[in-house]
Amino acid sequence: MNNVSQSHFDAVIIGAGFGGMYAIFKLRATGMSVRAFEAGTDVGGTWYWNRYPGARCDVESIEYSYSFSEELQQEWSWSERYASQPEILRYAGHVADRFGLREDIRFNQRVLTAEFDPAVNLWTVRTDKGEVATAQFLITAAGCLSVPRMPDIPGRDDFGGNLYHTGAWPHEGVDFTGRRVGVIGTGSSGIQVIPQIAKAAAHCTVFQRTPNFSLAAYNKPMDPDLAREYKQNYATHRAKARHAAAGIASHPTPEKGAFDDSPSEREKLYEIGWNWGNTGFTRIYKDILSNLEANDTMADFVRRKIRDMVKNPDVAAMLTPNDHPIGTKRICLDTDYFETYNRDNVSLVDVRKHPITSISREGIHTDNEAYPLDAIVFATGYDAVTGAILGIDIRVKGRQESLAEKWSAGPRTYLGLMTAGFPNLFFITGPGSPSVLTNMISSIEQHVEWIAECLQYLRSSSVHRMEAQLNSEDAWVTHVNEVADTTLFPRAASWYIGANIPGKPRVFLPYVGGLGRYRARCDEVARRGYEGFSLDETAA
Ligand code: N01
Repeated sequence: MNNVSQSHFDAVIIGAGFGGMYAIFKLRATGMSVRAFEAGTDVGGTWYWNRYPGARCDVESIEYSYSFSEELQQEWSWSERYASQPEILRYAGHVADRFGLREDIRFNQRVLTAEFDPAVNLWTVRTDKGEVATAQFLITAAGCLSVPRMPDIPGRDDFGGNLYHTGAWPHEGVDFTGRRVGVIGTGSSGIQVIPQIAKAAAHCTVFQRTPNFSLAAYNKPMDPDLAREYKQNYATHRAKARHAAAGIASHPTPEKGAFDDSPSEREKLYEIGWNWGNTGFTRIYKDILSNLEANDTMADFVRRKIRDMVKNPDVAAMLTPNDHPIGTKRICLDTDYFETYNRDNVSLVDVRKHPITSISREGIHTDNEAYPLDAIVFATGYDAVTGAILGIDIRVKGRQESLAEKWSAGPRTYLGLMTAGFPNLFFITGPGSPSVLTNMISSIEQHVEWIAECLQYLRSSSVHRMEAQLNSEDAWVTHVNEVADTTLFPRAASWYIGANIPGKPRVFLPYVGGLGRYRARCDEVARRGYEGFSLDETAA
């Protein structure tokens, strides 16, 4: 094979999205040599791949940014309240330039295998381009939502028009002008892309299986006063975010339950929350995500809003979520989503009632109708949280069981950071950590900082090998499930529990205890000399 090279580093990092980029920066700052492998041709991860029209972050831009460099946060200015994908990608590129990160990244290389040799305490990592790297530590930053999922609909590949997935969008963009476009999926991606496609297409047909709760984002140009205030007080805002449940400083920390207020007081607060345009809406009362009756009061408010926005009452009824408590599937943030169904060139098909049976050369077929189309957009989501990790054949030399085999009944980690039996392997925002339930950048920073400090500790104490103890892993998995069971989250058939992938084990993937509480636990474990981990001083 051409250009095959083998080299040794202190750490290999898989992925150069926001997690991988910060890991490169942080580990290098502690004097470690690093090599990152990235499947894309540049940095940005999620924001590199998700180039669909309308892609935008659902955390306010002022909070969705790194906090590790005062200079960086002072010099960068966001142009909108919620940043668009192109702007976030420019930010990622700016960070890479500013800190010279690209020199340690091999782009266009997908890691295929990683094997740990306990005799020498080294991981050997191989890529699809034949590159081989060895390192004492392996850090996965492969992304929680980076393996797009295309449902296996019979005849899909016979379609005569163009097929797209929101999570693997063509770099050159797509012109839908005058075309008949079908969109499958009404999660966060579908809800963002549908209004944009409807504006350009001759006709947009939405194939909806489950209606979703979505809030109007009220996106607007960045308020210069807010930007100024943040820049003056970043230290305070960031400190608050670090200890907040969702890693977002502006989210409320409610003390009242929904029934501590009268119906009219609740209605007033919901109206204020609605006009705020922020996912913190579900934190207006402390029991929205744990008490079904409390949840119903908020869900009903949003259902009424949907009925107000959608003119055709039959379409409004189809768009009204009715199978899960509000907030138990990721709540969406939209621009003109529900209003889009008032357009003459948009139609909605209920594929729960009339399932998609096949795709032909001409278009999509349900059990009662054929829909001729020129393009189909799959907004059908991801093999979330574990997909990217398990896409790599990870194993330990001399041991039968690969990581995929160990996790065949669902992922098992201690603190979401390590898994027993796989030494010196760390996960950034892995299963069992708050990750996707938070501002990802807050969670990424917490993990990278914890890991960097841990690696320094290992080096200074001449520890060559670290791994999670089985009993601490078991206890953590139990704790993650117990905490999830105190909430309404398990009531939704969501990707949080793997319900979107046929055959995927139903395990609650993220930790719902909140970033602040989780951070305190991780810090306590470190303070106690990495309690629950085995530290081996035997040099190889
Ligand atoms: O994916 P999803 P997503 N036939 O899995 C439907 C983040 N994100 O890409 O609910 C018909 O949520 C499926 O239906 P159902 C965010 O964390 C953030 O939209 O399974 N329909 C559902 O409607 C988000 O949660 C941002 O019944 C099928 C949809 O496809 C996560 O990414 C923007 C189907 C998939 O929804 C994933 O969001 C975008 C089938 N065979 C994404 N298979 C922001 O920051 C699936 N569906 C704003």
